[in-house]
Amino acid sequence: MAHTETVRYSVEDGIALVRIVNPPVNALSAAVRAGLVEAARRATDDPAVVAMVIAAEGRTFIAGADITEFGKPPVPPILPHAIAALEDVPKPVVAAIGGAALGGGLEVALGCHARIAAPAARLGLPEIKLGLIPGAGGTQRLPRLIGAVAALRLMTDGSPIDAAAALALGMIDAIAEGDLLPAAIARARALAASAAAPRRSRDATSLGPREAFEAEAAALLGRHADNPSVAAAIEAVRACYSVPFEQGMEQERAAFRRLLDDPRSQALRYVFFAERASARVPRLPPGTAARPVTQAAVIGAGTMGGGIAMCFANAGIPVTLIETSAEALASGIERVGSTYDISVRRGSLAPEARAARMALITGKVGLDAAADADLVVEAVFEEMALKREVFAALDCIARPGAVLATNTSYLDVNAIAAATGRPQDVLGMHFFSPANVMKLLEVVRGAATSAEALATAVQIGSRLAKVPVVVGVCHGFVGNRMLAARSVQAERLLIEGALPQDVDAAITGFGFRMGPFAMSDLAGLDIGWRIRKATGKTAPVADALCEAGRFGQKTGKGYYLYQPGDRTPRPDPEVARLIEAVSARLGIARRPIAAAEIVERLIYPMINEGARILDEGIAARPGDIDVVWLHGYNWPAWRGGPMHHADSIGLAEVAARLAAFAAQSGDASLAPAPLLQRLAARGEGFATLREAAA
Ligand code: 3H9
Repeated sequence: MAHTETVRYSVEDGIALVRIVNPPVNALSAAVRAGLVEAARRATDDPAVVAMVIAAEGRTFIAGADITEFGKPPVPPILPHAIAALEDVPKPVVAAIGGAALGGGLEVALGCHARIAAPAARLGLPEIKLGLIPGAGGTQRLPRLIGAVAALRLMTDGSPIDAAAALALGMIDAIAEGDLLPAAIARARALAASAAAPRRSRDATSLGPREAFEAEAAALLGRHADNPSVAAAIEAVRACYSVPFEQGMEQERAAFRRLLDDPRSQALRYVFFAERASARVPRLPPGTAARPVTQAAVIGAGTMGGGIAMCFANAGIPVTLIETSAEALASGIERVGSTYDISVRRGSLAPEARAARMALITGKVGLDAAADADLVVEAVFEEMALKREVFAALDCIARPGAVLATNTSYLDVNAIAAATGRPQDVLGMHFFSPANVMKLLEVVRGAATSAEALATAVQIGSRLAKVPVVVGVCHGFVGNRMLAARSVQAERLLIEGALPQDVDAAITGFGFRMGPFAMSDLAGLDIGWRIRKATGKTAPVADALCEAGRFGQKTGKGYYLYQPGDRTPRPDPEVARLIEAVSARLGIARRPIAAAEIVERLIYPMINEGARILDEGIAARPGDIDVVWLHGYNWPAWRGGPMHHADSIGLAEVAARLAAFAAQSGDASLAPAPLLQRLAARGEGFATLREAAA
């Protein structure tokens, strides 16, 4: 008999079967919570019911609380109460875990009296990834069930474990052999027949010694000193030792609610949805089908091309790596092999897997080898004439319908497409360095790119385990265009009074793992120098460093000094003198610049550029820009991305600061962009655009 749409209740042979049907992931919405409470009441009241089984439809068991409800006033029954209702049923309640049991989903299972899982089930407490801790008893029941140390590790790591590991920990009672539901029903019946009182996780006694917990807590705090969720998780688990269960539940709830309001959690929840939204390609006609890709080709076996070929091989897709000479090809293949060797030495890749991946990469000399490919990625030198030459040749070689992608970082994809007679099949696939590591893939939609070609590139991006974001054509697309705005300011800050270490410290203090100058040293300063010389541009400090032979880590010195074999950037007095000389030459009186100003000077112009990018339709959603920065440039996730960060500050404030920077420097490009001004004037944020676009 159906009870509600999302929670279906039926009784068969004395077993109450509760099925959660709340696609796509059976999140614990208010309706599901109410359905669970009602099911618990009915099973308790019905004398014909001897036990209850809780199962869910679809690929997941329960993916947790409904994250879309967070930040809104809680609708009763709250999840801890719904779980208490299940736990208080005086008859055995068995959870049948068929897929992922995450967060509140695992907490529901912990509230049951027994747990049986399918072999493919995954169980975890990922709340930490949303800047939270478990808030429905996970911090109180799990430590009592499997031990405080193991529970704390699970909730501070956030990654799920498989059924076998969960069984070994004592988190579940059995793994179903054969079909899950009959196995769960059989177990429920056996428990009912045993006439023992239902076994509640809250009464379990496996907490373990407090000393071991405190040692684990100290180690975690050492590694995550700046993460408030880790500290809160430790506090919550510690309560298992010091206060009764009910009081521990109250403390957990209070900490959970406090973290919900923390801007870090708000940003991380924003990122969760922005990442999923960016996977939806804007303006794609319904029913557009991606073309099948069973064979790929990569042109250019340099660092980038080799890394891209590895992405295909890692995903099990055969790929031809093409070069112009046998020597260049041999060294490219060798570089790929030694990159895999590093993974084998580290233990992250089995030698057999390395061999299987290398076997998927076939080296060939000459473009003719691209003839069989369904997708060709060009990764030759960043030069328009050369790229057009390659595409004109490809036009004669590639099979009809093949998607032809350029891995350009800056160049006009439309001009490259125009070198072919099939611009509808041409687009950009901008990988980030190192291509086999970085998650971001900017998929550049040209003016003539067809919907099918675009869908193919996005789908293949996901198959390569990348985060594909569709962007439009402009110099540098989304990421590098915004980075350029930051680089101009970084150079100016040096001339006005800061040193590289001041700028880098300010930006790492903001949350980036690396500052712009340490990053430049890593990437090499000579490439930018060459481009500036070719385009008649200057950057006085960067140019002076290059003229002094300081190209970054590769020459042992750049903005910093490097000891042989050591990548630690060390401030160099010679660089300070060089920068001071540049300031003097330009007649600029140096002044101390506070970290807060450095951060604003670097980040607000990026936001401004982001506003222009949105206005021009180069990015479809502010969230897409944020995803680009999170996965391509290591923007700290807990700050949500530049556009979310702007919203959290308030656009009126950002616009006012930009106007002040423009006035001080006389640089009109720093004046707030029209979109930023409009939104600021209306008291709105970029998020209002996101909602409009979604
Ligand atoms: C929690 O439980 C707190 C409790 O301790 C205490 C509470 C008091 N809510 O990822 P996908 C949507 S905190 C709402 O593409 P997959 C998602 O937005 C929660 N919506 O699928 C997407 O929507 P759309 C702890 C959710 O197969 C669609 O479902 N739990 C939720 O690649 C498909 O998602 C977590 O953090 C949700 N909880 O991966 C788990 N989850 O199609 C979060 C998903 O409109 N979820 N959606 O874009 C996941 O990790 C993955 O979604 C999962 C499936 C592995 C389940």
